[in-house]
Amino acid sequence: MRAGLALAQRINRPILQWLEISPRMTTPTSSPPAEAQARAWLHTARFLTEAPQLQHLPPLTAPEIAFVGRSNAGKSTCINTLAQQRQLAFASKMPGRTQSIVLFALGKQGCTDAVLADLPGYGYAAVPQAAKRRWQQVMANYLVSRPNLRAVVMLCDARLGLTELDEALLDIIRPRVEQGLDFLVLLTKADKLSRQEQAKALSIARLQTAGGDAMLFSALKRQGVDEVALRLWNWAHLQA
Ligand SMILES: Nc1nc2c(ncn2[C@@H]2O[C@H](COP(=O)(O)OP(=O)(O)OP(=O)(O)O)[C@@H](O)[C@H]2O)c(=O)[nH]1
Ligand SMILES: [Mg+2]
Repeated sequence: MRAGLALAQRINRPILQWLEISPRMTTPTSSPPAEAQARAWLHTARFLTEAPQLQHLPPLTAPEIAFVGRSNAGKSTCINTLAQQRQLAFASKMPGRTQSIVLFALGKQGCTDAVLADLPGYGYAAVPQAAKRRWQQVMANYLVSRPNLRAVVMLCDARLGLTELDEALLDIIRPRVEQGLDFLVLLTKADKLSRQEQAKALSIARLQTAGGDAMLFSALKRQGVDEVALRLWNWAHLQA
């Protein structure tokens, strides 16, 4: 009897030890390593250059990820949130704040492995018609012809969804998407909608992008930030 008890204790001791340490092994950490790596990479973002038109941009080989969308949709704020920097890109309550194509380099100093492009917003009503057309032309040229463009993130205010102008821009990039350009719609300022409204906005956006990728995003509540960071890292580092 006593021998039996001793044996049970001997067998159980490693099991007990394992049980004691197993919670530490299995409790999920707050963010998986892949997301932490993506966040650290995005934090390296620094100003590279800015240009009023495509032909003034330097030719680059690093994969470029463009942020497009209506004026005031939250493009610059999204870039700052992803980079965990307050004033990398100029964000403002005043629509039309970003007025040129602004590039940010990513990766360790001296070895840029990707570039983010903050594009001027379109659709701002107060801009004169001629200027509007000029900007829309600059944007179309960039999206159609930039050789190292790897992916496009289209930002739309979640309360508005995709507008006619966004859908027209989708038509412009569709041929490149068919050739492998990656594409993601972010419904920004999701914090301004209830959960129910968010779900509705998301399903409408998915329909509008013909089953394409759409996600909810809030810089204020950090909703979707890790998922987008990981997506960007994958685009830049994995083959199309
Ligand atoms: N509540 C809320 N406000 C946001 C969010 N993202 C951006 N904003 C606000 O929206 C306004 C416009 O943001 P920007 O990032 O400058 O927008 P943009 O798309 O870069 O604008 P343009 O450069 O004019 O095209 C600012 O007042 C931001 O603070 C968000 O997630 N939630
Ligand atoms: Mg901007």
